[in-house]
Amino acid sequence: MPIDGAPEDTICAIATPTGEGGIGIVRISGPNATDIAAKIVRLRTNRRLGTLPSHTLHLADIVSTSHPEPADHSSSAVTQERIIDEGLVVYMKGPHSFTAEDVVEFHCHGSMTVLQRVCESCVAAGARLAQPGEFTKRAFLNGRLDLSQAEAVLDTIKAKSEFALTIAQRQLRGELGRYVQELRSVIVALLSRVEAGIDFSEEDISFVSQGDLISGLRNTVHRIQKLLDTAQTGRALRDGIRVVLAGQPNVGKSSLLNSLIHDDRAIVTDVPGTTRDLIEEAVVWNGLPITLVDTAGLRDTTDVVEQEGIRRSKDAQALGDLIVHVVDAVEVQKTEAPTFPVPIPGTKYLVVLNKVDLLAPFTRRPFFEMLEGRLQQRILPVSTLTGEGLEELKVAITSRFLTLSFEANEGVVVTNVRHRVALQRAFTAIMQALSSIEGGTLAELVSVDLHEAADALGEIVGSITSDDILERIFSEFCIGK
Ligand SMILES: Nc1nc2c(ncn2[C@@H]2O[C@H](COP(=O)(O)OP(=O)(O)OP(=O)(O)O)[C@@H](O)[C@H]2O)c(=O)[nH]1
Ligand SMILES: [Mg+2]
Repeated sequence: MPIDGAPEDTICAIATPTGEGGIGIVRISGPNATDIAAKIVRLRTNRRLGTLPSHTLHLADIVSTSHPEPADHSSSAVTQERIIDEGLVVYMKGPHSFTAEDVVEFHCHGSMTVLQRVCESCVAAGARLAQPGEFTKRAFLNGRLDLSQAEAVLDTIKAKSEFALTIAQRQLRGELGRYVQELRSVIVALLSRVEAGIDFSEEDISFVSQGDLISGLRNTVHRIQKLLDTAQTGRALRDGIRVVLAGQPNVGKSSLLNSLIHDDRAIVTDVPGTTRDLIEEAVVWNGLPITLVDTAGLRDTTDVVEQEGIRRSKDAQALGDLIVHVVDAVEVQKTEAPTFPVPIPGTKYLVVLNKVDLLAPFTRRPFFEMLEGRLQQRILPVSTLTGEGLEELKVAITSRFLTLSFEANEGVVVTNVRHRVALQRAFTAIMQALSSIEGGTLAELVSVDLHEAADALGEIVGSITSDDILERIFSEFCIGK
């Protein structure tokens, strides 16, 4: 039985990636899935598909209904079925399936020709080709997943690292959704009392004290802020961290890149202004996906090529998740009052003192201490020539991102821009409501802001949604998911 308001047609798609493989899967989902599958499946047991126990695999021939055997002169081959492939068929009765509808999967040989033919047969038997993400969209529309869980399906597929996968799996289990629902229900409860107060304002009855209202809202806004605090790091952990090596010409940025990746990737010379293009290399340290970006050294120059390199270098720094400012230890030691580049506000950065192999050993320690005192932060002495300090640098880089505690906010981390924007809207609306209450504004205005906050939170889980939002989310999926 279709669920109320559920899609009435049955969709089909190839669920495995394009190309050759050991196994390829076509799946169909919808109210007519078993009838459609029965038309193209010939079970070896001669039983009918819909009579089989759900979630069991059965050997079958899958036949073509769309391409009858070419007629020959002697036989009635036009009406004869043509076997596309032999495979296993699994029938999953709704609502115990991914989409919560009846689903049938054909596990065939992993040939695009076979899979396309099976799909064509499904269409000829009454199915429709699925849109990108339509299976997951149905799981959402049928109430099996909330919207944040549906998005976590895509994050799981795209997870580039152990961390990305952990966050996606927690979101898929509904942890973010439950947390946001909880915040929303607090707002909705307060809102209903504010509105009851408006309805009965003539009788001068109050359903919530100003003190309770303020403390309830402050507490919620604080929890939203904590979630927002995880957003920047959460996104970096999911998509990979861009670590930009920056500094003046000749300080050893390209040498550092080469040493960190154990390869002769970037050109190194003693001519200042060697690097022009951005050079990117991907590494995985401590389970974190990291892209190292070597850049052109910053200085005033009349060389147009170098100017363009410097422009790109500045852009790269603006987009970096962590800037590693490389300075030349010898140059710094020569300078009476050394100054360091001012970091872009809000960007994580580290200062690396390179070429320490050139410093007289007895001057090192007091020199480092003096610099740390001046900078009021740790500096990392390294030498790309001897390899000194490189392991410590890797640890320093990864620990800047691993400090994010998964246990903060009960393990809930925000990685999705859509969620972040919605949380910011809720945050602003509640702050606005708070200032209205404190300023003695009419309850009607407070109620407008609380509605806005509840709607913004509702958008995250999809209890408030529009076709536009769904279209945007599911169009990022592949067909067959
Ligand atoms: N002694 C010593 N020399 C180094 C070290 N690291 C780099 N150098 C030398 O410093 C010079 C400049 O190195 P690069 O890696 O090209 O410097 P860069 O910062 O990329 O320079 P630009 O691309 O011009 O901005 C080269 O001659 C390197 O051999 C080090 O740790 N010790
Ligand atoms: Mg360079």
